[in-house]
Amino acid sequence: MNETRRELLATFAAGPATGPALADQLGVSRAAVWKQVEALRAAGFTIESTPEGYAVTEIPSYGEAAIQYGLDAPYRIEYHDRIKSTNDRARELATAGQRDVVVVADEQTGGRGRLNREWASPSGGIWASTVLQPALPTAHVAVVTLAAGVATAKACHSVGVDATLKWPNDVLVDGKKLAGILTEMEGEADRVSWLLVGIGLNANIAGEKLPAEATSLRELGGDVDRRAVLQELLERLAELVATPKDVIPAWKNAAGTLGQTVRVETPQETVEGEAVDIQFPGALVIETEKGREVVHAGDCEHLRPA
Ligand code: BT5
Repeated sequence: MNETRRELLATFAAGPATGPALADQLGVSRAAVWKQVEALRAAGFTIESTPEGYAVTEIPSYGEAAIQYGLDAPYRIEYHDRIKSTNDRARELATAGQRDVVVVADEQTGGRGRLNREWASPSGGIWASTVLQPALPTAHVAVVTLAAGVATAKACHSVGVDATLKWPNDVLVDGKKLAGILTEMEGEADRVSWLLVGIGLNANIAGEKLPAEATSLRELGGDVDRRAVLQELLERLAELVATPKDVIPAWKNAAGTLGQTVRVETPQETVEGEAVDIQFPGALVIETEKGREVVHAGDCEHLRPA
């Protein structure tokens, strides 16, 4: 989508506007405005001519223009009906120098979890990977994974689903996994070159298309407007990435892990005990029989409330 069309969408989202006013505002000719309005109509928008000017009265179904329309976050959307993995595509864009772009797909044919695990991604989900370049040292990027979890949980709360966070990257409802996050990055010690935040949220998907230990928004309360849920998610993500110090308190607010007896498999060892705290940028503090331990990465299992 070109810059003029994106700006036009942002303007229409704020209310009706006349052709001459739009031409002035966007610094293009009235013919160019008209051409873009026609392109938006072709993309599925209903745009009526009213006394106040052009007015959007209906938006198209889930897709690039629909998600971009009214999105209050500094991201550009790239949409695919079907793709192998949005993280793979985001990586291509990142290495080509693009930033602040979100690759979204309706279906993934090769969705990945951490450690190359398979991620079931049938049509109807929210599969989205955001290319970021946060102003953070590499050692602090874990905070962005937590931010993505918080943003996803908040997007679920916005449709009445009481999702909680399991350290480090799962969004759960009643112990079942509703969403997962895969963060990948490239950088040097003091500077992140790019960071991909891949979010998989099981939205309008039947339970039988998912692994047994998974759930979906459809199963929990019915189908949602994916556009609204994704916009909420991206808006909360952009806010949190801009204010990393807010992430840990927000994470604690939505956490299901704290207060649980947990078992964490780290690359080096297994740590078992009560999860008592989370520390910037994203470490879990566990009270074990041998004292407090701080774990930075691993797979976490909730055993029971402590
Ligand atoms: C994750 O991995 O939870 C990260 C998932 C990230 C997926 C997004 S979708 C957009 C972007 N593009 C990609 O290709 N990936 C990202 P992990 O913690 O390793 O969990 C993986 C495990 O979750 C699997 O081994 C299954 O047990 C389970 N699983 C697979 N598909 C699932 C699903 N749709 N919902 C819930 N659980 C699932």
